[in-house]
Amino acid sequence: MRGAAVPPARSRPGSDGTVTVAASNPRSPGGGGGDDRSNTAIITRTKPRTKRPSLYRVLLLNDDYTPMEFVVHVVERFFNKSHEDAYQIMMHVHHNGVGECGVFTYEVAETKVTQVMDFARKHQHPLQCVMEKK
Ligand code: TYC
Repeated sequence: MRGAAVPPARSRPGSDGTVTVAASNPRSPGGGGGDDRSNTAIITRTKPRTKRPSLYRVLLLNDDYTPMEFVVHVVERFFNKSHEDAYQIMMHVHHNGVGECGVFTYEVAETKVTQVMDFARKHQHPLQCVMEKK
């Protein structure tokens, strides 16, 4: 059977940004039953369809044991914050239980979390770092 489940759309967008169109074939004027082997064309989209990536917050969690100076150092080192900003973030976490160190794409956020967790573990502090989708 020919084209059973496909609607006879004249223009159909593809997932790859191409559009398949039915072009008129002078040898088979409407009505069906004619030769349709050459009446399609691929039109490639010239303007790229860009999608903005999902963003993720990287958060530090408070605990009772990690020294304040260590947290400040972590925020400076892995989130490229000034000493003053890092101190403010650390104090925010200390008082509120959780605080944002930065917002990144998935892979970058994942890398930050791993770097912080590895660094905390190496220094035997229980500091926790997590990511959450915005
Ligand atoms: N609450 C810790 C203390 O009093 C300091 C601290 C701040 C720990 C932020 C973790 O993410 C944190 N030593």
